[in-house]
Amino acid sequence: MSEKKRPEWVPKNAGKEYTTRVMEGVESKHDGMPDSYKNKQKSIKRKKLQSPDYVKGILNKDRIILARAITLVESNSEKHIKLAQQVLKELLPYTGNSIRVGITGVPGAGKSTFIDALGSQLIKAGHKLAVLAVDPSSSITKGSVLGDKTRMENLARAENCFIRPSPSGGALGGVSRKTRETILLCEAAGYDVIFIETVGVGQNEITVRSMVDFFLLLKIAGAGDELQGIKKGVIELADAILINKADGDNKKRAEVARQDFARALHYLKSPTPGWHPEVKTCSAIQQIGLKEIWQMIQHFKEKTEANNYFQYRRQQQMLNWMHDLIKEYLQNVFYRDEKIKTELPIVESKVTNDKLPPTAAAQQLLEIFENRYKN
Ligand SMILES: Nc1nc2c(ncn2[C@@H]2O[C@H](COP(=O)(O)OP(=O)(O)O)[C@@H](O)[C@H]2O)c(=O)[nH]1
Ligand SMILES: [Mg+2]
Repeated sequence: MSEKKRPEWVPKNAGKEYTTRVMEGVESKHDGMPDSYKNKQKSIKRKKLQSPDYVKGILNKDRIILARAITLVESNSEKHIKLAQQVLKELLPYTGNSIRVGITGVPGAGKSTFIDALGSQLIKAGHKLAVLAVDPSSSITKGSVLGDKTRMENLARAENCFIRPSPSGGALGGVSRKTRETILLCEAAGYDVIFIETVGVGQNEITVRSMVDFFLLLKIAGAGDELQGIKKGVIELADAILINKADGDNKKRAEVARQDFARALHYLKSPTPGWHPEVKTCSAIQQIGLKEIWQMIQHFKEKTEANNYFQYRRQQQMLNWMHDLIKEYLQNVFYRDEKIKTELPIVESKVTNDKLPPTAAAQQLLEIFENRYKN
């Protein structure tokens, strides 16, 4: 910044009676950015990267290129999708060397605080951590997750941590593709711990379960819902339940909740063969119990690698992902077909008027569709 100087209306030989001083302005517009700076920014932005640039940059652990590759993966344009697939194909041999951990819980359970605390410890221990978020509702609610950079103060500053908020992109199908591909990019860039934060709303949890090795459910004691939904739902997806905020007055209640959950889990099937889901208490804020949680996750990895389920699950996840994409594509082609568009309402009204059983109706429509593609 240049030195303060006197305004030009101050007489040349004036003494201290004129107190006004002005700052020297910058060139260019009122946003305060000199043109030279702006042009530089533009030229950086404009430089188009080709597939080898992305691949090389990511393998060289270049964070800026990684961020740009994620943006590429998040794009819905056909051209970008094609380029992204090329990049991913090249990078595939360098992916997979990580533990992928999903973390869910109601808003306010302490997920971001927990990730910040445990993540900071892991980085100190030499790990490289990527924190991603899955929250399709975030575009509407402005995000309870949103990567919470503000709640992850320590991590946001850490050199070896990469935080990426939930991709926007409407349907959950799009969000999950983007997140899955982002995981692969981060792994190729050397991130060996991947945390995926999600909120316990709708399909999110099932989606995140389908892309991680270890699934962690964060709970708080005394929220009145300790054993609700214990038979079904998210608890059956969890490899561990963590009762967070086990500090201060809450300590005892957390311990009671832990015992209740442990008892209830006894009767449920584990989502991971060869592993019994564990229930633990912790305090993210006071950093109590975090080491034990990381030890548990490592124990899990050793155990499931030894019985091959770790590798098997990942293979199945890739296959399911592929089949989901095929189903989604076929469904789109079917419902966008002009002939189907005209026939569908007619057949639907036959079904609602008891003129045609649903099975016959489906067969009829599928036959029409198939005939369109004969010859
Ligand atoms: N007492 C206590 N408060 C916590 C703990 N962890 C998080 N909190 C607080 O709970 C609130 C919600 O935390 P946040 O991490 O944003 O929850 P998220 O919505 O699940 O990501 C914040 O005010 C935190 O300071 C904890 O271990 N103990
Ligand atoms: Mg959060």
